[in-house]
Amino acid sequence: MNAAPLDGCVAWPDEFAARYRERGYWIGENLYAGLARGAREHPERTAVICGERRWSYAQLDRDARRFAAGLRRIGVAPRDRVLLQLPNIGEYYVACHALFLLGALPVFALPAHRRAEIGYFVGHADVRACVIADRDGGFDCRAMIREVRAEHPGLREVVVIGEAEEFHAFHALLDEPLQGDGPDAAEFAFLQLSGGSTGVPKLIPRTHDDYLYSVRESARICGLDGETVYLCVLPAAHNFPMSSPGALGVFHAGGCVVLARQGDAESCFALIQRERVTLAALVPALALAWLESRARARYDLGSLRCIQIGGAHLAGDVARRVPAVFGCRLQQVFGMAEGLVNYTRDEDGEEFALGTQGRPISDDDEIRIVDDDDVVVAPGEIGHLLTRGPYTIRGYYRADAHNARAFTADGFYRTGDRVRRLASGHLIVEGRAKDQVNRGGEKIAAEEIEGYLLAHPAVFDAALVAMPDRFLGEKSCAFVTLREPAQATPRELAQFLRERGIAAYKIPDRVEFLAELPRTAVGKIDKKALRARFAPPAVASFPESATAEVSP
Ligand code: OOB
Repeated sequence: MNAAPLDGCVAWPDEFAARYRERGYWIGENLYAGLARGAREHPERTAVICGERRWSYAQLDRDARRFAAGLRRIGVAPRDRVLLQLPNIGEYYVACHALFLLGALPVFALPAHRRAEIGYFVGHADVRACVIADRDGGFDCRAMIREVRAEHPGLREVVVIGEAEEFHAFHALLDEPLQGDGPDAAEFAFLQLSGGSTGVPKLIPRTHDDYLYSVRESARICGLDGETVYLCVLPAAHNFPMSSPGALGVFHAGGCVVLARQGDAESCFALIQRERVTLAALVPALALAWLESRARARYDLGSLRCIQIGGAHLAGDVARRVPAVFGCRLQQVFGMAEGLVNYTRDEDGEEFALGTQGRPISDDDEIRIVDDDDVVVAPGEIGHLLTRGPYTIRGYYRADAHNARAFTADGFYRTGDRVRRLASGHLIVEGRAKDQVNRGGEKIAAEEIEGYLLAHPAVFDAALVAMPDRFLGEKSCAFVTLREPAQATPRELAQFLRERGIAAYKIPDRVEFLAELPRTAVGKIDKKALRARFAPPAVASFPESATAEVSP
Protein backbone atom coordinates (compact mmCIF):
# COMPACT_ATOMS: atom_id res chain seq x y z
CA MET A 1 0.00 0.00 0.00
CA ASN A 2 2.77 2.42 0.94
CA ALA A 3 6.21 3.07 -0.50
CA ALA A 4 9.00 0.97 1.00
CA PRO A 5 10.06 2.35 4.38
CA LEU A 6 13.16 4.46 4.67
CA ASP A 7 16.27 2.31 4.47
CA GLY A 8 17.37 1.21 7.96
CA CYS A 9 13.91 1.64 9.55
CA VAL A 10 11.77 -1.26 10.71
CA ALA A 11 8.06 -0.91 9.93
CA TRP A 12 5.19 -2.61 11.79
CA PRO A 13 4.06 -5.88 10.19
CA ASP A 14 1.12 -5.32 7.82
CA GLU A 15 -1.44 -7.02 10.06
CA PHE A 16 -0.57 -4.70 12.95
CA ALA A 17 -0.56 -1.60 10.77
CA ALA A 18 -3.98 -2.61 9.42
CA ARG A 19 -5.32 -3.12 12.95
CA TYR A 20 -3.98 0.22 14.19
CA ARG A 21 -5.63 1.96 11.23
CA GLU A 22 -8.91 0.12 11.66
CA ARG A 23 -9.09 1.05 15.32
CA GLY A 24 -8.61 4.70 14.48
CA TYR A 25 -5.18 5.10 16.02
CA TRP A 26 -3.37 5.88 12.80
CA ILE A 27 -5.51 8.40 10.98
CA GLY A 28 -3.30 9.19 8.01
CA GLU A 29 -2.50 12.72 9.17
CA ASN A 30 1.10 13.95 9.29
CA LEU A 31 2.76 15.98 12.03
CA TYR A 32 2.42 19.19 10.04
CA ALA A 33 -1.34 19.03 9.64
CA GLY A 34 -2.11 20.16 13.19
CA LEU A 35 -0.24 23.42 12.77
CA ALA A 36 -1.91 24.12 9.42
CA ARG A 37 -5.29 23.53 11.07
CA GLY A 38 -4.41 25.79 14.01
CA ALA A 39 -3.40 28.54 11.58
CA ARG A 40 -6.73 28.20 9.77
CA GLU A 41 -8.98 27.92 12.81
CA HIS A 42 -7.40 30.36 15.26
CA PRO A 43 -4.66 32.27 13.40
CA GLU A 44 -4.36 35.07 15.96
CA ARG A 45 -3.95 32.89 19.02
CA THR A 46 -0.47 32.76 20.57
CA ALA A 47 1.31 29.46 19.88
CA VAL A 48 4.80 30.18 21.24
CA ILE A 49 6.29 32.61 23.73
CA CYS A 50 10.07 32.91 23.83
CA GLY A 51 11.24 35.76 26.05
CA GLU A 52 9.73 38.92 24.57
CA ARG A 53 9.03 37.24 21.22
CA ARG A 54 5.70 35.66 20.34
CA TRP A 55 4.48 33.57 17.44
CA SER A 56 0.79 33.37 16.67
CA TYR A 57 -0.44 30.17 15.01
CA ALA A 58 -0.52 32.05 11.68
CA GLN A 59 3.05 33.29 12.15
CA LEU A 60 4.37 29.90 13.22
CA ASP A 61 2.74 28.28 10.20
CA ARG A 62 4.04 30.98 7.88
CA ASP A 63 7.61 30.86 9.24
CA ALA A 64 7.64 27.06 9.04
CA ARG A 65 6.48 27.18 5.40
CA ARG A 66 9.02 29.88 4.57
CA PHE A 67 11.86 27.97 6.20
CA ALA A 68 10.78 24.76 4.44
CA ALA A 69 11.06 26.62 1.13
CA GLY A 70 14.53 27.88 2.05
CA LEU A 71 15.69 24.43 3.07
CA ARG A 72 14.42 23.03 -0.19
CA ARG A 73 16.27 25.74 -2.11
CA ILE A 74 19.58 24.65 -0.56
CA GLY A 75 18.90 21.05 -1.53
CA VAL A 76 17.17 19.44 1.45
CA ALA A 77 14.86 16.77 0.05
CA PRO A 78 12.20 14.42 1.46
CA ARG A 79 13.77 11.62 3.55
CA ASP A 80 17.03 13.53 4.04
CA ARG A 81 18.22 13.53 7.63
CA VAL A 82 18.71 16.98 9.17
CA LEU A 83 20.30 17.32 12.58
CA LEU A 84 18.58 19.80 14.86
CA GLN A 85 20.48 21.06 17.89
CA LEU A 86 18.93 24.11 19.47
CA PRO A 87 18.37 25.53 22.92
CA ASN A 88 14.78 26.21 24.00
CA ILE A 89 13.98 28.97 21.51
CA GLY A 90 10.94 29.57 19.30
CA GLU A 91 12.84 28.76 16.12
CA TYR A 92 12.98 25.19 17.34
CA TYR A 93 9.29 24.70 16.52
CA VAL A 94 9.65 26.60 13.23
CA ALA A 95 12.46 24.26 12.17
CA CYS A 96 10.69 21.13 13.36
CA HIS A 97 7.52 21.90 11.45
CA ALA A 98 9.46 22.99 8.36
CA LEU A 99 11.16 19.59 8.30
CA PHE A 100 7.88 17.74 8.93
CA LEU A 101 6.31 19.61 6.00
CA LEU A 102 9.26 18.88 3.74
CA GLY A 103 9.26 15.21 4.68
CA ALA A 104 12.90 15.51 5.77
CA LEU A 105 13.73 13.81 9.07
CA PRO A 106 14.98 15.88 12.00
CA VAL A 107 17.56 14.10 14.16
CA PHE A 108 16.79 15.44 17.63
CA ALA A 109 20.15 16.13 19.27
CA LEU A 110 20.21 17.59 22.78
CA PRO A 111 21.85 20.94 23.54
CA ALA A 112 24.35 19.17 25.83
CA HIS A 113 25.70 16.99 23.03
CA ARG A 114 29.19 17.68 21.83
CA ARG A 115 31.51 16.70 19.00
CA ALA A 116 31.52 12.97 19.84
CA GLU A 117 27.74 12.54 19.90
CA ILE A 118 26.98 14.96 17.07
CA GLY A 119 29.70 13.43 14.88
CA TYR A 120 28.30 9.99 15.53
CA PHE A 121 24.73 10.98 14.60
CA VAL A 122 25.93 12.74 11.47
CA GLY A 123 27.92 9.73 10.34
CA HIS A 124 25.44 7.05 11.34
CA ALA A 125 22.40 8.71 9.77
CA ASP A 126 24.20 10.27 6.77
CA VAL A 127 23.02 13.65 7.93
CA ARG A 128 23.07 16.11 5.06
CA ALA A 129 22.19 19.38 6.81
CA CYS A 130 21.95 20.75 10.30
CA VAL A 131 20.22 23.60 12.09
CA ILE A 132 22.13 24.99 15.06
CA ALA A 133 22.41 28.13 17.17
CA ASP A 134 25.49 30.34 16.89
CA ARG A 135 26.26 29.94 20.58
CA ASP A 136 24.60 28.24 23.50
CA GLY A 137 25.71 29.66 26.80
CA GLY A 138 29.43 30.10 26.35
CA PHE A 139 29.71 27.33 23.79
CA ASP A 140 30.33 28.07 20.12
CA CYS A 141 28.21 25.55 18.20
CA ARG A 142 29.61 26.68 14.86
CA ALA A 143 33.16 25.75 15.90
CA MET A 144 31.95 22.30 16.89
CA ILE A 145 30.15 21.83 13.58
CA ARG A 146 33.31 22.83 11.70
CA GLU A 147 35.15 19.99 13.44
CA VAL A 148 32.32 17.54 12.73
CA ARG A 149 32.24 18.58 9.10
CA ALA A 150 35.96 18.07 8.67
CA GLU A 151 35.31 14.40 9.43
CA HIS A 152 31.95 14.13 7.69
CA PRO A 153 31.96 16.10 4.44
CA GLY A 154 28.50 14.64 3.69
CA LEU A 155 27.18 17.28 6.09
CA ARG A 156 26.82 19.82 3.33
CA GLU A 157 24.51 22.55 4.59
CA VAL A 158 24.74 24.28 7.96
CA VAL A 159 22.01 26.70 9.02
CA VAL A 160 22.70 28.97 11.97
CA ILE A 161 20.27 30.90 14.09
CA GLY A 162 22.12 34.07 15.06
CA GLU A 163 25.55 35.07 13.73
CA ALA A 164 26.03 32.66 10.84
CA GLU A 165 29.65 33.42 9.82
CA GLU A 166 30.37 31.32 6.69
CA PHE A 167 27.13 29.29 7.05
CA HIS A 168 23.52 29.92 5.98
CA ALA A 169 21.73 32.41 8.18
CA PHE A 170 18.33 31.13 9.28
CA HIS A 171 16.72 34.45 8.33
CA ALA A 172 18.14 34.29 4.83
CA LEU A 173 16.29 31.01 4.31
CA LEU A 174 12.83 32.41 5.02
CA ASP A 175 11.70 32.27 1.37
CA GLU A 176 8.23 32.52 -0.09
CA PRO A 177 6.09 29.99 1.83
CA LEU A 178 6.15 26.41 0.56
CA GLN A 179 2.62 25.28 -0.20
CA GLY A 180 1.32 21.74 0.19
CA ASP A 181 0.19 19.35 2.87
CA GLY A 182 3.39 17.46 3.62
CA PRO A 183 4.26 13.77 3.43
CA ASP A 184 2.23 10.59 3.62
CA ALA A 185 1.62 9.87 7.31
CA ALA A 186 2.98 6.33 6.99
CA GLU A 187 6.44 7.80 6.35
CA PHE A 188 9.09 7.91 9.04
CA ALA A 189 9.03 11.45 10.43
CA PHE A 190 12.18 11.85 12.54
CA LEU A 191 14.94 10.12 14.46
CA GLN A 192 14.76 10.48 18.24
CA LEU A 193 17.61 9.58 20.57
CA SER A 194 17.59 6.62 22.87
CA GLY A 195 18.90 6.84 26.42
CA GLY A 196 20.87 3.78 25.42
CA SER A 197 22.64 1.06 27.29
CA THR A 198 25.20 -0.01 24.72
CA GLY A 199 28.48 1.29 23.36
CA VAL A 200 27.04 3.54 20.68
CA PRO A 201 23.89 5.69 20.96
CA LYS A 202 20.81 4.38 19.18
CA LEU A 203 18.43 6.32 16.96
CA ILE A 204 14.69 5.79 17.13
CA PRO A 205 12.67 6.11 13.94
CA ARG A 206 9.06 7.23 14.50
CA THR A 207 6.37 7.63 11.86
CA HIS A 208 3.93 10.53 11.52
CA ASP A 209 1.04 8.12 12.11
CA ASP A 210 2.38 6.53 15.27
CA TYR A 211 3.69 9.69 16.87
CA LEU A 212 0.60 11.76 16.16
CA TYR A 213 -1.50 9.06 17.80
CA SER A 214 0.55 9.33 21.01
CA VAL A 215 0.36 13.14 20.85
CA ARG A 216 -3.42 13.24 20.29
CA GLU A 217 -4.21 10.76 23.00
CA SER A 218 -1.76 12.39 25.42
CA ALA A 219 -3.44 15.76 24.87
CA ARG A 220 -6.82 14.16 25.55
CA ILE A 221 -5.70 12.23 28.64
CA CYS A 222 -4.06 15.35 30.07
CA GLY A 223 -7.12 17.48 29.34
CA LEU A 224 -5.37 20.05 27.14
CA ASP A 225 -7.41 22.74 25.41
CA GLY A 226 -7.10 26.23 23.97
CA GLU A 227 -6.58 27.62 27.45
CA THR A 228 -3.53 25.48 28.19
CA VAL A 229 -0.33 27.42 28.78
CA TYR A 230 2.53 24.94 28.89
CA LEU A 231 5.97 25.64 30.32
CA CYS A 232 8.66 23.89 28.29
CA VAL A 233 11.65 23.83 30.61
CA LEU A 234 13.19 20.43 29.80
CA PRO A 235 15.17 20.39 26.54
CA ALA A 236 12.55 20.83 23.80
CA ALA A 237 14.01 17.95 21.78
CA HIS A 238 13.34 15.40 24.49
CA ASN A 239 10.34 13.15 23.99
CA PHE A 240 8.66 14.19 27.25
CA PRO A 241 8.34 17.94 26.53
CA MET A 242 7.80 17.25 22.85
CA SER A 243 4.93 14.80 22.94
CA SER A 244 3.82 13.68 26.40
CA PRO A 245 1.76 15.75 25.69
CA GLY A 246 4.48 18.38 25.36
CA ALA A 247 4.58 21.14 22.80
CA LEU A 248 3.07 19.05 20.00
CA GLY A 249 0.15 18.13 22.26
CA VAL A 250 -0.34 21.80 23.11
CA PHE A 251 -0.31 22.84 19.43
CA HIS A 252 -2.75 20.04 18.68
CA ALA A 253 -5.12 21.45 21.33
CA GLY A 254 -4.62 25.09 20.29
CA GLY A 255 -2.82 26.14 23.48
CA CYS A 256 0.35 28.10 24.07
CA VAL A 257 3.94 26.94 24.71
CA VAL A 258 6.13 29.12 26.92
CA LEU A 259 9.82 28.37 26.50
CA ALA A 260 12.18 28.54 29.47
CA ARG A 261 15.87 28.90 28.70
CA GLN A 262 16.83 28.00 32.27
CA GLY A 263 15.34 25.50 34.65
CA ASP A 264 16.12 27.31 37.87
CA ALA A 265 13.17 27.93 40.12
CA GLU A 266 13.40 31.70 40.13
CA SER A 267 13.27 32.19 36.33
CA CYS A 268 10.58 29.54 35.92
CA PHE A 269 8.42 31.00 38.70
CA ALA A 270 8.71 34.41 37.06
CA LEU A 271 7.53 32.93 33.74
CA ILE A 272 4.68 31.05 35.40
CA GLN A 273 3.46 34.25 37.02
CA ARG A 274 3.90 36.43 33.94
CA GLU A 275 2.34 34.09 31.38
CA ARG A 276 -0.19 32.42 33.70
CA VAL A 277 1.24 28.94 33.04
CA THR A 278 -1.22 26.09 33.70
CA LEU A 279 0.97 23.03 33.05
CA ALA A 280 4.66 22.23 33.47
CA ALA A 281 6.63 19.03 32.83
CA LEU A 282 9.58 18.31 35.10
CA VAL A 283 12.06 15.60 35.96
CA PRO A 284 12.19 14.73 39.70
CA ALA A 285 15.46 16.64 40.21
CA LEU A 286 13.87 19.84 38.92
CA ALA A 287 10.72 19.30 40.97
CA LEU A 288 12.88 18.96 44.05
CA ALA A 289 14.75 22.16 43.24
CA TRP A 290 11.43 24.01 42.80
CA LEU A 291 10.14 22.59 46.07
CA GLU A 292 13.22 23.67 47.95
CA SER A 293 13.39 27.15 46.47
CA ARG A 294 12.53 30.04 48.73
CA ALA A 295 11.68 32.15 45.68
CA ARG A 296 8.26 30.47 45.67
CA ALA A 297 6.97 32.89 48.26
CA ARG A 298 7.64 35.86 45.97
CA TYR A 299 5.61 34.70 42.99
CA ASP A 300 1.98 34.03 42.27
CA LEU A 301 1.88 30.46 40.99
CA GLY A 302 -1.89 30.20 41.32
CA SER A 303 -2.39 29.59 37.57
CA LEU A 304 -0.72 26.13 37.80
CA ARG A 305 -3.24 23.32 37.45
CA CYS A 306 -0.91 20.41 37.02
CA ILE A 307 2.78 19.54 37.34
CA GLN A 308 3.85 16.47 35.41
CA ILE A 309 6.86 14.56 36.66
CA GLY A 310 8.64 11.83 34.76
CA GLY A 311 11.89 10.66 33.25
CA ALA A 312 13.32 9.15 36.42
CA HIS A 313 12.30 7.65 39.75
CA LEU A 314 10.16 10.00 41.83
CA ALA A 315 10.55 9.46 45.58
CA GLY A 316 7.28 9.09 47.48
CA ASP A 317 7.92 12.00 49.84
CA VAL A 318 8.68 14.35 46.93
CA ALA A 319 5.50 13.20 45.19
CA ARG A 320 3.44 14.03 48.26
CA ARG A 321 4.92 17.49 48.61
CA VAL A 322 4.10 18.60 45.05
CA PRO A 323 0.30 18.99 45.40
CA ALA A 324 0.67 20.23 48.97
CA VAL A 325 3.20 22.94 48.13
CA PHE A 326 2.05 24.03 44.67
CA GLY A 327 -1.66 23.59 45.25
CA CYS A 328 -2.08 21.77 41.94
CA ARG A 329 -2.37 18.23 40.66
CA LEU A 330 0.66 15.94 40.28
CA GLN A 331 0.68 13.74 37.21
CA GLN A 332 3.29 11.01 36.99
CA VAL A 333 4.59 10.15 33.54
CA PHE A 334 6.59 7.03 32.79
CA GLY A 335 7.63 7.09 29.18
CA MET A 336 10.39 6.31 26.75
CA ALA A 337 11.44 7.72 23.40
CA GLU A 338 10.98 4.23 21.93
CA GLY A 339 7.23 4.57 22.45
CA LEU A 340 5.18 3.47 25.45
CA VAL A 341 4.00 6.32 27.69
CA ASN A 342 2.05 5.88 30.94
CA TYR A 343 0.12 8.56 32.80
CA THR A 344 -1.65 8.77 36.10
CA ARG A 345 -5.11 10.12 35.32
CA ASP A 346 -7.29 12.89 36.70
CA GLU A 347 -9.75 10.33 38.02
CA ASP A 348 -7.08 8.26 39.81
CA GLY A 349 -7.30 8.49 43.58
CA GLU A 350 -4.42 9.90 45.57
CA GLU A 351 -2.99 6.46 46.21
CA PHE A 352 -2.51 5.83 42.48
CA ALA A 353 -1.51 9.37 41.61
CA LEU A 354 1.23 9.44 44.23
CA GLY A 355 2.24 5.80 44.35
CA THR A 356 2.25 4.60 40.73
CA GLN A 357 3.75 5.70 37.42
CA GLY A 358 0.41 5.50 35.67
CA ARG A 359 -1.04 3.27 33.02
CA PRO A 360 -0.51 3.13 29.27
CA ILE A 361 -2.05 5.52 26.75
CA SER A 362 -3.66 2.85 24.60
CA ASP A 363 -5.82 -0.23 25.09
CA ASP A 364 -3.55 -1.73 22.46
CA ASP A 365 -0.36 -1.10 24.42
CA GLU A 366 0.51 -4.70 25.17
CA ILE A 367 2.35 -5.12 28.46
CA ARG A 368 4.27 -8.29 29.22
CA ILE A 369 6.19 -8.65 32.47
CA VAL A 370 8.70 -11.50 32.47
CA ASP A 371 11.49 -13.10 34.50
CA ASP A 372 15.09 -13.52 33.37
CA ASP A 373 14.04 -16.45 31.14
CA ASP A 374 11.30 -14.46 29.39
CA VAL A 375 8.60 -16.37 31.28
CA VAL A 376 5.61 -14.24 32.26
CA VAL A 377 5.57 -13.61 36.03
CA ALA A 378 2.50 -13.99 38.25
CA PRO A 379 0.17 -10.96 38.43
CA GLY A 380 1.58 -8.32 40.79
CA GLU A 381 5.11 -9.75 40.71
CA ILE A 382 8.13 -7.70 39.68
CA GLY A 383 9.69 -8.49 36.32
CA HIS A 384 11.17 -7.06 33.13
CA LEU A 385 8.79 -4.84 31.20
CA LEU A 386 8.30 -5.77 27.56
CA THR A 387 5.87 -3.83 25.38
CA ARG A 388 4.38 -3.72 21.91
CA GLY A 389 1.82 -1.31 20.56
CA PRO A 390 0.62 1.32 18.10
CA TYR A 391 3.38 3.83 18.89
CA THR A 392 6.23 1.62 20.13
CA ILE A 393 8.97 1.04 17.58
CA ARG A 394 9.80 -2.37 16.12
CA GLY A 395 13.49 -1.61 15.70
CA TYR A 396 16.21 1.01 16.08
CA TYR A 397 17.57 2.78 13.04
CA ARG A 398 20.33 0.86 11.22
CA ALA A 399 20.95 -1.48 14.15
CA ASP A 400 20.12 -5.03 13.02
CA ALA A 401 22.39 -6.85 15.48
CA HIS A 402 21.22 -4.79 18.44
CA ASN A 403 17.58 -5.12 17.38
CA ALA A 404 17.84 -8.89 17.65
CA ARG A 405 18.55 -8.44 21.37
CA ALA A 406 16.40 -5.39 22.13
CA PHE A 407 13.20 -6.92 20.70
CA THR A 408 11.61 -10.33 21.11
CA ALA A 409 10.94 -12.47 18.05
CA ASP A 410 7.29 -11.37 18.17
CA GLY A 411 8.16 -7.69 18.25
CA PHE A 412 8.03 -6.72 21.93
CA TYR A 413 10.51 -4.02 22.94
CA ARG A 414 12.65 -4.90 25.96
CA THR A 415 12.47 -1.66 27.93
CA GLY A 416 15.15 -2.63 30.45
CA ASP A 417 12.85 -1.42 33.23
CA ARG A 418 11.73 -3.62 36.11
CA VAL A 419 8.11 -3.06 36.99
CA ARG A 420 5.10 -4.44 38.81
CA ARG A 421 1.54 -4.10 37.53
CA LEU A 422 -1.48 -3.59 39.75
CA ALA A 423 -4.86 -5.13 38.95
CA SER A 424 -5.98 -1.67 37.74
CA GLY A 425 -3.27 -1.76 35.06
CA HIS A 426 -1.15 0.88 36.79
CA LEU A 427 2.59 0.27 36.66
CA ILE A 428 5.11 0.83 39.41
CA VAL A 429 8.72 1.15 38.28
CA GLU A 430 10.82 -0.84 40.73
CA GLY A 431 14.22 -0.45 39.14
CA ARG A 432 16.01 -1.27 35.94
CA ALA A 433 18.06 -4.07 34.47
CA LYS A 434 19.69 -2.00 31.72
CA ASP A 435 23.25 -0.90 32.21
CA GLN A 436 22.52 2.79 32.46
CA VAL A 437 22.84 5.70 34.86
CA ASN A 438 19.78 7.94 35.07
CA ARG A 439 21.32 11.22 36.16
CA GLY A 440 18.36 13.43 36.95
CA GLY A 441 16.55 12.18 33.84
CA GLU A 442 19.65 12.36 31.62
CA LYS A 443 20.51 8.84 30.59
CA ILE A 444 24.10 7.62 30.40
CA ALA A 445 24.92 4.27 28.79
CA ALA A 446 27.58 2.68 31.01
CA GLU A 447 29.20 0.83 28.12
CA GLU A 448 29.68 4.02 26.13
CA ILE A 449 31.64 5.70 28.95
CA GLU A 450 33.56 2.53 29.79
CA GLY A 451 34.65 2.44 26.15
CA TYR A 452 36.04 5.97 26.41
CA LEU A 453 37.83 5.15 29.67
CA LEU A 454 39.37 2.00 28.21
CA ALA A 455 40.89 4.09 25.45
CA HIS A 456 43.14 5.77 28.02
CA PRO A 457 46.56 4.09 27.93
CA ALA A 458 46.81 3.79 31.74
CA VAL A 459 43.39 2.17 32.16
CA PHE A 460 43.24 -1.59 32.39
CA ASP A 461 39.53 -2.00 33.14
CA ALA A 462 36.57 0.23 33.96
CA ALA A 463 32.98 -0.03 35.16
CA LEU A 464 30.46 2.80 35.41
CA VAL A 465 27.69 2.47 37.97
CA ALA A 466 25.01 4.68 39.50
CA MET A 467 25.51 6.08 42.95
CA PRO A 468 22.63 7.59 44.92
CA ASP A 469 22.35 11.36 44.98
CA ARG A 470 19.92 13.38 47.03
CA PHE A 471 19.16 15.89 44.26
CA LEU A 472 19.72 14.11 40.96
CA GLY A 473 18.55 10.71 42.20
CA GLU A 474 21.65 9.16 40.68
CA LYS A 475 25.13 10.28 39.77
CA SER A 476 27.79 8.25 38.00
CA CYS A 477 30.83 6.65 39.51
CA ALA A 478 33.58 5.05 37.44
CA PHE A 479 35.50 2.24 39.09
CA VAL A 480 38.82 1.88 37.36
CA THR A 481 41.80 -0.45 37.56
CA LEU A 482 45.08 0.89 36.22
CA ARG A 483 47.85 -0.96 34.41
CA GLU A 484 50.37 0.41 36.93
CA PRO A 485 49.37 2.04 40.23
CA ALA A 486 49.30 5.84 40.26
CA GLN A 487 49.62 6.17 36.50
CA ALA A 488 46.62 8.47 36.30
CA THR A 489 44.54 10.61 38.64
CA PRO A 490 40.74 10.89 38.63
CA ARG A 491 41.08 14.42 37.35
CA GLU A 492 43.26 13.33 34.43
CA LEU A 493 40.72 10.71 33.46
CA ALA A 494 37.88 13.23 33.57
CA GLN A 495 39.96 15.59 31.45
CA PHE A 496 40.71 12.77 29.01
CA LEU A 497 36.97 12.12 28.63
CA ARG A 498 36.27 15.81 28.15
CA GLU A 499 38.83 15.88 25.36
CA ARG A 500 36.93 13.07 23.59
CA GLY A 501 34.24 15.74 23.06
CA ILE A 502 31.37 14.12 24.97
CA ALA A 503 28.45 15.82 26.70
CA ALA A 504 29.35 17.15 30.15
CA TYR A 505 26.60 15.16 31.92
CA LYS A 506 28.36 11.96 30.86
CA ILE A 507 31.65 12.78 32.60
CA PRO A 508 31.73 10.55 35.74
CA ASP A 509 30.88 12.49 38.87
CA ARG A 510 33.34 10.38 40.76
CA VAL A 511 36.28 8.18 39.82
CA GLU A 512 37.54 5.50 42.12
CA PHE A 513 40.60 3.30 41.62
CA LEU A 514 40.49 -0.31 42.71
CA ALA A 515 43.22 -2.94 42.69
CA GLU A 516 40.77 -5.18 40.86
CA LEU A 517 37.11 -5.15 39.89
CA PRO A 518 34.80 -7.66 41.58
CA ARG A 519 33.68 -10.49 39.27
CA THR A 520 30.64 -12.74 39.17
CA ALA A 521 30.92 -16.52 39.08
CA VAL A 522 31.01 -16.41 35.28
CA GLY A 523 33.72 -13.78 35.26
CA LYS A 524 31.65 -10.69 34.38
CA ILE A 525 32.24 -7.45 36.29
CA ASP A 526 29.94 -7.60 39.31
CA LYS A 527 28.20 -4.22 39.13
CA LYS A 528 25.82 -5.17 41.89
CA ALA A 529 28.78 -5.52 44.24
CA LEU A 530 30.11 -2.16 43.05
CA ARG A 531 26.75 -0.44 43.63
CA ALA A 532 26.51 -2.06 47.05
CA ARG A 533 29.58 -0.10 48.08
CA PHE A 534 27.40 2.98 48.16
CA ALA A 535 24.92 1.54 50.59
CA PRO A 536 25.58 3.10 53.99
CA PRO A 537 27.75 2.66 55.97
CA ALA A 538 30.19 1.41 53.31
CA VAL A 539 30.28 4.88 51.79
CA ALA A 540 32.15 6.19 54.83
CA SER A 541 34.93 3.67 54.43
CA PHE A 542 36.19 4.89 51.04
CA PRO A 543 39.92 5.54 51.25
CA GLU A 544 39.90 9.29 50.58
CA SER A 545 43.25 9.29 48.81
CA ALA A 546 41.98 7.07 46.03
CA THR A 547 38.72 8.86 45.20
CA ALA A 548 37.72 12.17 43.82
CA GLU A 549 34.56 13.99 42.96
CA VAL A 550 35.03 15.52 39.55
CA SER A 551 32.70 18.26 38.56
CA PRO A 552 32.11 18.56 34.82
C1 OOB B 1 11.74 9.52 29.07
O1 OOB B 1 12.27 8.98 27.94
P1 OOB B 1 13.78 8.47 27.76
O2 OOB B 1 13.81 7.78 26.46
O3 OOB B 1 14.74 9.58 28.02
O4 OOB B 1 14.05 7.44 28.94
C2 OOB B 1 13.23 6.31 29.15
C3 OOB B 1 13.59 5.65 30.45
C4 OOB B 1 12.63 4.56 30.86
O5 OOB B 1 12.87 3.35 30.19
C5 OOB B 1 12.91 4.50 32.35
O6 OOB B 1 14.08 3.79 32.58
C6 OOB B 1 13.14 5.93 32.71
O7 OOB B 1 13.57 6.58 31.53
N1 OOB B 1 11.91 6.59 33.17
C7 OOB B 1 11.40 6.48 34.42
C8 OOB B 1 10.23 7.28 34.45
N2 OOB B 1 10.07 7.83 33.22
C9 OOB B 1 11.11 7.40 32.47
N3 OOB B 1 11.81 5.78 35.49
C10 OOB B 1 11.06 5.87 36.63
N4 OOB B 1 9.94 6.62 36.73
C11 OOB B 1 9.48 7.33 35.67
N5 OOB B 1 8.35 8.07 35.77
O8 OOB B 1 12.35 9.61 30.10
C12 OOB B 1 10.32 9.98 28.93
C13 OOB B 1 9.70 9.97 27.70
C14 OOB B 1 8.38 10.40 27.60
C15 OOB B 1 7.71 10.84 28.72
C16 OOB B 1 8.34 10.85 29.95
C17 OOB B 1 9.66 10.41 30.06
